[in-house]
Amino acid sequence: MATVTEIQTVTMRKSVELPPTPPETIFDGGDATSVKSIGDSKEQLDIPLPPPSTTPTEVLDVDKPTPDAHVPRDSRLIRLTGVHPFNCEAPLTDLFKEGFLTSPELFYVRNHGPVPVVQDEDIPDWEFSVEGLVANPLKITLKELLSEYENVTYPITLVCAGNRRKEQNVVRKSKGFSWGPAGVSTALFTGVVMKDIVERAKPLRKARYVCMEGADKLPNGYYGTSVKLNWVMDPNRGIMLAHKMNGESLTPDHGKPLRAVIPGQIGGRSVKWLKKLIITAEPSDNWYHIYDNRVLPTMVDPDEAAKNKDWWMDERYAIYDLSPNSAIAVPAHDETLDLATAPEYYTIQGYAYSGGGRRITRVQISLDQGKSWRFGNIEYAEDKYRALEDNQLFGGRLDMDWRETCFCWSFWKLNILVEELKEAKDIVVRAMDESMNIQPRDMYWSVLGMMNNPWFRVAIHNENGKLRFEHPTQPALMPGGWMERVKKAGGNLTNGSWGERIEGKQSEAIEVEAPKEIKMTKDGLDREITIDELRKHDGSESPWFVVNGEVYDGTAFLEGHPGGAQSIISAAGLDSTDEFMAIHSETAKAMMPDYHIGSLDESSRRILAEGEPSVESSELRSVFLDSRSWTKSILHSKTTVSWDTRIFSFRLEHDDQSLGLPTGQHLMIRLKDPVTRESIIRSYTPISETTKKGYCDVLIKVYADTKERAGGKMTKALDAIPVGHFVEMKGPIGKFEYIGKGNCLINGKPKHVKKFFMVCGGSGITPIFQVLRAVMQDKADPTTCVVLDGNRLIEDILCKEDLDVFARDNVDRCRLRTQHQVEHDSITSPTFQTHPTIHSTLSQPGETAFPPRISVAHPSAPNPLIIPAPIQPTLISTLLAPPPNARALSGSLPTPATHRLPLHFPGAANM
Ligand code: HEM
Ligand SMILES: Nc1nc2c(c(=O)[nH]1)N[C@H]1C(S)=C(S)[C@@H](COP(=O)(O)O)O[C@H]1N2
Ligand SMILES: [Mo]
Repeated sequence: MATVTEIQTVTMRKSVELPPTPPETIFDGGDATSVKSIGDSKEQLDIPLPPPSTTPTEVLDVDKPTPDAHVPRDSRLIRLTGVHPFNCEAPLTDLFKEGFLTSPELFYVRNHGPVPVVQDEDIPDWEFSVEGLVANPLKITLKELLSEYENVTYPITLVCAGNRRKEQNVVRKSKGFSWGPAGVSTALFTGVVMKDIVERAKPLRKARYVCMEGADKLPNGYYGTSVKLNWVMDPNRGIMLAHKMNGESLTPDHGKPLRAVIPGQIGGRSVKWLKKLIITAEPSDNWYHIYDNRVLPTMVDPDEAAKNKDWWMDERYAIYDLSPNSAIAVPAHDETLDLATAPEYYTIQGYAYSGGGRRITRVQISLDQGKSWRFGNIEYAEDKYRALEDNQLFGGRLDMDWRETCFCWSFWKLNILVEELKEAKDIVVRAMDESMNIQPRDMYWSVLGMMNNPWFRVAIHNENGKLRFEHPTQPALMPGGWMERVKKAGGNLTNGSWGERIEGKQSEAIEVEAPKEIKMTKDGLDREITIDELRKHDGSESPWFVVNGEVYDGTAFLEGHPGGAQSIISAAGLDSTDEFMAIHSETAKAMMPDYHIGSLDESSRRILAEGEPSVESSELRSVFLDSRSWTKSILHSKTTVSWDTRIFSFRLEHDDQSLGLPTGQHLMIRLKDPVTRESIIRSYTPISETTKKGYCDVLIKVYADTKERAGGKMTKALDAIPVGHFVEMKGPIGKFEYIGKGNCLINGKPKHVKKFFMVCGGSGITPIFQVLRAVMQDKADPTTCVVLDGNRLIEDILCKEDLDVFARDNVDRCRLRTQHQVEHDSITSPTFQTHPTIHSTLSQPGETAFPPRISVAHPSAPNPLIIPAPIQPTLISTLLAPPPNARALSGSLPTPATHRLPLHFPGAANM
């Protein structure tokens, strides 16, 4: 049998007249016996391997109330668009320290909406189609992609077209959020070359484009875009469908289980969660292809762009290949260099990349604003992979030896005499690629703020024997950077010298129109709104939020909001001024008068800004809780319930005082962090009886620090305060109240309920426990309850003894059943529907998979709800729909349950 190398040599010789030719696909990874695996011998190890990586396993608190409650993430990432959708970059220093390859958990993320839920067991059957102008349309599963196609591996840098956009936003707010310079990352991607797939589908003659579509459903349809078919068919371009990053299956944020990766082009073309390849004669007509990832002419301002659709339809303004770009990572922003102890040389370092497979051929650094330049030393880590032939890496053939194109960033460094740095005002860097494309000095501002690549400038301040370095900006809302400083001081950032006056030089202002003041209020509106009114609208039903002291009702725009409903819901009841102003364009701001409903009154504004004052009352009050002010209570005792759970017993003001908390409602606890002095507020539902006098008991799960992550702020602080110390409480809060005998209030409106269907996990039992107990203790209450309580181990079931007692004393109304896995059958079965039951779902004994899943099917839920536990506890109250046969008899239409309301309770998610 000929070896792979022999066959390759033959192939190469055959096609000698063609430009760089790839080896033909001659084996698939599986049966290539002569192929070596990386690590077989020592000399081959001279390639950059992925940095150490710890895949996050826990869902962060902030993500729990969002549609991304199934996505574990790294808490180091800087969020650029509030809580949701998830758009983030790593701190530049952390990113740079990872080296040539970025770990998946620090790799930047750009999600236009919620991350699709994909269960591990469904991955092999993930199917995508190849359709459109093809003779042989295909449906391919991931399983087939692995077994029937050759898999390859190579390193690729992805860059969001918005990388460095914050700089544009400081000059004039664009229609896009504020990326710092870390919207770029590199990984070894493993998958199948897209050409191999498209070839099998046999494109027709008139085919010109490959459109791609993801599984993420967004306000304007599924995410999709296109690239040219001839690029896909060009092996030099290396366009692939990837299922692995750095040898691991794709993580949910990066497209699990399958994505396109288009090397050398902006990240926006690399469609994640790929479902469709559509071969067409025209570029994609997907909304996101047209209204995203474009550089419109600089004079098209947001207003003009909104008015005149034609600007967006012009394919010439669509971005494909990246342009040359670079940034300085060392020195970092705010780094200082003590001149007394500094060595002779300081090594400045950074990254540079270009697009279209073009190599970075120079990186130049200037210490005199571009009058003179010196070369940085470029390290082409990517080239090290080219030295290896016929190697397997992560289940794919390392397909680099023949390839001349550059798909990755390179790192550069330069030693500079500290004496010189001391004299310099700044360091600027610019990169050039093999087509002599060079970064410009001046910014090209455009409506979407994309492809920002002027010289990267770090200002130097010589202060008290130290040099302090200042980057242009900090990502998102983070303050800092010379751009903001210069702008605040009245400098014109576009004058050709970064807004600073340079001696002997005429400033040459370039054309960027001054931003317009956008009026966001409605004329003739004189409604004053109090903070209490505002807080009543802190949920998903009618979310109000505050910008610059004005109150807006986002309800009518939940569906149409380009940022998705969740981003508005996350802002409900809060002052979102900074976030709102940082995210939105002038166009978005101009829409605001329509949603303006009034102004927050003076004292409410103060409360929003400073927090509520705590009053020390002199008279003996009979009820402890006051919804307008904080009251002190003393920590009386801590009882350990399990290794991570305690009952904190708080002493009220006097023995005869009752807490004053209606069943089903919560209270807020406020505490100064003993370490940081920061004020922390969280909501809890006590487990003590609502009628208990003098004390209130709160069950709390303590989230301690682990090697991987910081623990819960509140629970750590609570655990740290000594008995006898005070905390402050305020309340009640919550939109649900149980009055008894099936009567409740929802947002103050009376409702009658025949059955409660309650889902919780871990310490999320507490609010549910209150309601369950109220029902069980009243023998005359006919309401039935189904409780699904997800836990890992029997020992983890909180309040288990009480639950057991309820079951024992209410044989007809309540049964406690413990089983390792709730099977669908048992839940959907008629017995389940009619018998009130408490289920405790447990993972398999010894199973470490976390979080365990509860799968719930319910008559009022059209599809089974898949809820990871521990979860944001949810209480679903329902009026039971009539049984199917009754419906058939009466001939009425099968109506869904008349009332189904998921209420989010605080508790489990309170770190
Ligand atoms: C009714 C009030 C609102 C209106 C009229 C509105 C309008 C818009 C518009 C037009 C966009 C598209 C981008 C742009 O033109 O700037 C957008 C995007 C967005 N908005 Fe809003 N918005 C509202 C409330 C909010 C609130 C309260 C938040 C949260 C603080 C928010 C967060 C976002 C996010 C995260 C994006 C998407 C960013 C991206 O993925 O590109 N919006 N909004
Ligand atoms: N389906 C889908 N694909 C997508 C996006 C998206 O929101 N949905 N965002 C795009 C953009 S703009 C970028 S920059 C890259 C980011 O990839 P990453 O999040 O893995 O870094 O994904 C692209 N592919
Ligand atoms: Mo992007």
